[in-house]
Amino acid sequence: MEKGPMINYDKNIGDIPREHLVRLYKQMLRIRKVQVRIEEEYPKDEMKTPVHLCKGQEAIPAGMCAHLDKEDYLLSNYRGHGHYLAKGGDLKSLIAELYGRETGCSRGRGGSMHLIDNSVGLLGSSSIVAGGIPIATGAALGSLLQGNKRVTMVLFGDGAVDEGVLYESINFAMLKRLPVIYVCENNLYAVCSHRSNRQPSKDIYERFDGFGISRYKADGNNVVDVYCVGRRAVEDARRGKGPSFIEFCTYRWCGHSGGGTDIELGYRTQEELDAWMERCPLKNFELFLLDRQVISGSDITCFNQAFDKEIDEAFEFARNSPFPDEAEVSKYLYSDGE
Ligand SMILES: Cc1ncc(C[n+]2csc(CCOP(=O)(O)OP(=O)(O)O)c2C)c(N)n1
Repeated sequence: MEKGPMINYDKNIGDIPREHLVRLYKQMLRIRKVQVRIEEEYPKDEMKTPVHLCKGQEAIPAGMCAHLDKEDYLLSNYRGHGHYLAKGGDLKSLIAELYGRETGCSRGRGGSMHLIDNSVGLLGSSSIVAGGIPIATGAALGSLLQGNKRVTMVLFGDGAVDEGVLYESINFAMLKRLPVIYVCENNLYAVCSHRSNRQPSKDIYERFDGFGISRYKADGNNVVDVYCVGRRAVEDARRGKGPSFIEFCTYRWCGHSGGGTDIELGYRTQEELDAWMERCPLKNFELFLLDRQVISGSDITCFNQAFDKEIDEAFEFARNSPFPDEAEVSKYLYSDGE
């Protein structure tokens, strides 16, 4: 028998409409299924790109991006598939990018780590740890100067907290009260280095006390908590109340790069992974929604079938798409300003 939910969703669920709960579930399910399929297909060596999967971390993109409009900006890191999909990115364009095809969101020139899609406000994802942080800060300055209501969000790992540019950016963002949200997905590891070997503090978010920034820590495996803290941060940014920093505690199920768990490398244990898998953001929420009769078993079957079909089609599209013309590989290196 399945165990009941061990994540407490009631605490914050308050007035979230049912259709939003279903949307959050579907968003997480879709991201999970895409990650699982990439992991299955990757060993065929047809995707000539490193991939960094976000299995286990789906609640963060689902809950945070639920509050962003298409026009809002998002900056991401190399573990960005979930961010891209939750921001409204096209699945076919994502998979084609992984296959290095001209039809990919970065025209096959970026690969998994360098997704960009202006049509949904994804200004870019970067292989440079903390690379998106100053870009997001600059984008938010642009919005402030233009006087629009656009919010910028940037997502990064706990490893990015080791980079000085985060502190410079938050200092500047506070000085100018920029509409930017810094989101740390604290999954405990940077490649194979546990946070306790890199950072002295217990909590990351406490470091920012001295900057005066609104800062939060929340359960990154609880999509309702993510949704609620995200709503507050986005509302504040839109109302001109300035930036926020959010630390979400979570865990990546896969190894740093590619499929598998990395357990054989010895930097983390099966017991630790098992304990976090018990806290699966998707399964626990599914059980909760079933229990509350928000969704039914047949709804779940329908969602799964629809996503399977969509994913099949995306892989077929990618495999059948052309590679970039060799003579044009350096095209798009520089923007023409459009
Ligand atoms: C500036 C910079 N330094 C070092 C690296 C090498 N590197 C690649 S991934 C990574 C770990 C980053 O971990 P984290 O930010 O916690 O993200 P996660 O992989 O856990 O999602 C490092 C150090 C890099 N890509 N860029």
